[in-house]
Amino acid sequence: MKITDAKVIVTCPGRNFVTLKITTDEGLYGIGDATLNGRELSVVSYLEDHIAPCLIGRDPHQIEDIWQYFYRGAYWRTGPVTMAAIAAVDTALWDIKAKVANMPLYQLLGGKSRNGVMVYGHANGRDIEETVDEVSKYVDLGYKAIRAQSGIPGLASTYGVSKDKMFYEPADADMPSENVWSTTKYLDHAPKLFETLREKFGFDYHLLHDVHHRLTPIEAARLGKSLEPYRLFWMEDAVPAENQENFRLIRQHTTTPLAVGEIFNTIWDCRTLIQEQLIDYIRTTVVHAGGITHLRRILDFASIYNVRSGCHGATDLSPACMGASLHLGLAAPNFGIQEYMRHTPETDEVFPHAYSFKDGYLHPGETPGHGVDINEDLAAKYPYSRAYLPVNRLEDGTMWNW
Ligand code: CS2
Ligand code: MG
Repeated sequence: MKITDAKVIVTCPGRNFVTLKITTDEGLYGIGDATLNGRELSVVSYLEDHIAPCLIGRDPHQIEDIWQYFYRGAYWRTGPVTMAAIAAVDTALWDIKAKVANMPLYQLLGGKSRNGVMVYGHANGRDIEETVDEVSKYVDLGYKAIRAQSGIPGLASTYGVSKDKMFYEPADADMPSENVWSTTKYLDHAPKLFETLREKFGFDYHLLHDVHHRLTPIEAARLGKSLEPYRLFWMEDAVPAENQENFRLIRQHTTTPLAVGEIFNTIWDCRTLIQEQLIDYIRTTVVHAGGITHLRRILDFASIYNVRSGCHGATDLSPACMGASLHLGLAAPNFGIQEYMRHTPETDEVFPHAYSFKDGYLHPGETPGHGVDINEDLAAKYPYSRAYLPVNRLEDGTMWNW
């Protein structure tokens, strides 16, 4: 079998997605997500101008060799653009291999280790009262795990609170919108949100929260301690993690479980975090961490240190990434939880898929491959539309972390 074509499809059914479609001389094809939110076109060029010419004529079954070829052959290794491009190739090749085997992808990854993939949804509101109402809606939908984010008194906007409750898309403007942040106001407010949620819902549901990189280690330690009575499933992205040692200080002060990694691109970004058990869940993804091949490596390494998966699953990760992630989540022995921000109906039409939601779990389906396709005619109806993620400043104007 030989690769005869590698096509990059850019579509924007409400938000931009980049998809690589690899076709073989036997007519089979596979697709992979290559979407890098806010920097999509950089990956398009990396794929079209640098990777595609090297793919033609290769044996698509040689997934590992091709991965090593593009990783070592890049010379300028790692980083979000390179690893999203390699991820798209890898995901498409696993899709092809499973189609040739006429099996759902999870069967090639070791078979089912559980009955379904537990997911968490995103409840958010402008204030605590509205957030409580949104959590109720996710309880009614059957979710066992729910992330809660609310507006902060005194701040005009904050991460995770959107106008459209079900479909949160932060890349909201042709030029970056500017948010204003106050750690003081946030640290006073966050514990009240979870105190109220536990009073209302008890401890029957997992509650999660995303700090979104905004604290210093000692502030994160303080927040973790203040949330301990509410027994969160995790506190996510408490601090930026370029310096993995940041988490040592947080770990010393709190038993609130910690999750990090949605922006990581390789095992090297999280080696210390995992090896020193500074975190409880690793959030690396198929699309941002080099595909199924590399994400498996990260999860296997994590399993040695009691760290479980908590894969990122926001709206800017396409259904092709979600599908592949569910197959890995069904098979991985140290699966923890899968984020599931639902895509819009327009997106689901462009990316028909076999996965389905039931009683708080996603099931990848039994379709050969990863079970996600792309309707190219429909995709062509949604041209690229530049959209940036916001930037964030402190109240005195200092640039901060969004
Ligand atoms: C968030 C994301 O889902 C999450 O945990 O961190 O919404 C993140 O802000 C976006 O994926 C950025 O593109
Ligand atoms: Mg996050």
